[in-house]
Amino acid sequence: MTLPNGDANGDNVVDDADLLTVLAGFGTPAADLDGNGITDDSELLLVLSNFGLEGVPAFAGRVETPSGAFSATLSVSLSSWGGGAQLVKVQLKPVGSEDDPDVPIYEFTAEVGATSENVPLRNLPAGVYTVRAFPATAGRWLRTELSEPLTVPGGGGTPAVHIPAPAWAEEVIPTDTVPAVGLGGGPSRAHLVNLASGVYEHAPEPDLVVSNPVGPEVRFARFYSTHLARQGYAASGFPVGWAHSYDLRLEGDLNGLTLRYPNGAAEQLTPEQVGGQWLLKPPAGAPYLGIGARNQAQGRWNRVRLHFQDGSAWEFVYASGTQYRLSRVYGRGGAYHDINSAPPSTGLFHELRYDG
Ligand SMILES: [Ca+2]
Ligand SMILES: [Ca+2]
Repeated sequence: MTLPNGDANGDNVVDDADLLTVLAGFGTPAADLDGNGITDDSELLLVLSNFGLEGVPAFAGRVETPSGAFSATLSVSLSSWGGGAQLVKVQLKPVGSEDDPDVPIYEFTAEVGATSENVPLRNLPAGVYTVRAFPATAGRWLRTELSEPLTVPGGGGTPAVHIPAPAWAEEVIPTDTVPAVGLGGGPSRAHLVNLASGVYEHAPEPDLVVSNPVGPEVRFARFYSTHLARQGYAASGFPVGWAHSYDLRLEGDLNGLTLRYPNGAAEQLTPEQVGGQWLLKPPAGAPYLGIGARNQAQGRWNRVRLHFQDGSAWEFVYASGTQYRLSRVYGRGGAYHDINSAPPSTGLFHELRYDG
């Protein structure tokens, strides 16, 4: 959070009185708001640009030392400030108790400057708090409230970083969901929560399963994840956060490629020349091996095929820039289906065609 400047007289509002204070101190250090030691035009500008701003009120109640088991950090900075660090007080109260004098205030004091300072908030009970910060000495900065309540989680700690698993390793991720059939089964079975990162995923049954007597069946499924939504990612033609089962991509050049899965997982493929062939080696343990057709003149791959241990394969062709798109899915025995992104004029989103 950043505390707005402009309150020359320290009454938690920027108004006429601050203009008068600045004018009265003009040419002296008396109403120096930006910390350069003199009151001048920049103070006038500051007051005018923040004119009408009002700080939030003070919490009701007494300050008490917290004795909880959890911690959080809060990033605080002072706006329009060129001077040294200033003492700032950060106060917390459980949401809803802001005006209740019987609920204690938890207070922390820190030295804060113009650049964001991480203020440790220690020994807090788990809960959801309204947070307000203000200068320890009234003046210049308004009392400011954090834009959303601060959650201090119980149970010790923060969620792990979300690392999506590649398709071949998805089963190892601990998730919370409900069974597909039996007690508790039903539409909510598509809800999955990753127990390490807290990321929510929605993985409904495939929309389309087309049997293919001589090759791999066509399975088209959609997938939503808060991880993708947070990154602003959307598969072509989908709303943000949504991908589909054929949304596999390769990215890179002749020096290396990254395989990107629909759920945001990524694996690095390293080129290696063996005899007359270019292999693309995945990380240790991955159950596939890539073979690439190089286009030396253009500095890219024409085509890359990833062969799995069960005999199936994914084929990617060059799309544009550093991008390669999934163009063909092989089943065991060499039968395949093609995947094309239909031109927008057709009104089709994807076209799937098999050779059976
Ligand atoms: Ca004022
Ligand atoms: Ca100044």
